Amino acid sequence: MTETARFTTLKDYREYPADEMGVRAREFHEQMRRRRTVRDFSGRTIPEGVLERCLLTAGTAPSGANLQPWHFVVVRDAEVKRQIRGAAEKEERIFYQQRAPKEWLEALAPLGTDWHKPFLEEAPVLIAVMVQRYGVRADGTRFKHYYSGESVGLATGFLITALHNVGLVSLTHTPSPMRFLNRILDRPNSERPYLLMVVGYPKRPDVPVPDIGKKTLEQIATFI
Ligand code: IYR
Repeated sequence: MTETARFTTLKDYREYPADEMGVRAREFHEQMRRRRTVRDFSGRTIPEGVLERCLLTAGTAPSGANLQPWHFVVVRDAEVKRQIRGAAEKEERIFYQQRAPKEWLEALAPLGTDWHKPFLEEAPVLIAVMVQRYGVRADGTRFKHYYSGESVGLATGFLITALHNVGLVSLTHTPSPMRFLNRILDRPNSERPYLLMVVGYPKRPDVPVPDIGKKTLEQIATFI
């Protein structure tokens, strides 16, 4: 059945004067450039309600045909985290010792990563970001999700930004392959793990992070 378009108005839009736009652009960049991916987490728990809000922010992302093809599984249970660590390290050990081509290992060298993933148990929360490749109606029939990968990537970006905004740190972890998450988290076949976000507080304020930088504007943009 075809739904017809219904419209409302852009009532929540805000325009800012030009000078305020400049200030806001600078301040937001300054806030975002302080974000670093962290791999050493303290066990401190996250205050009630904060993650829920950050997930709602992720859910405001644009998506193909507004089908919102994402699902977030928030793992706080120690036993489930232990299972995830076990399965991830099993894959990662093979990745680092056999599967990864030399070129890939060379690209990873500046990050200092290896197959050990203690953060999967140490962090208070793991968020499995799932992409729903298709939707399933109440009667079991399927419908297509358009640009599901792009959509979930956008929502994940919103999530990372929302977490940083409240002073939490995160790690976008991609054990490969990560289908084991469907089994451990009891998610349907229509969903595929997109990535695993590790979320919490840094183990110490002076936790080590790779000494790496970002490209300049000239390197990342062309103005014509
Ligand atoms: N999945 C592995 C390897 C890895 C791959 C990339 I690309 C990274 O940016 C970082 C790590 C791991 O998580 O260690």
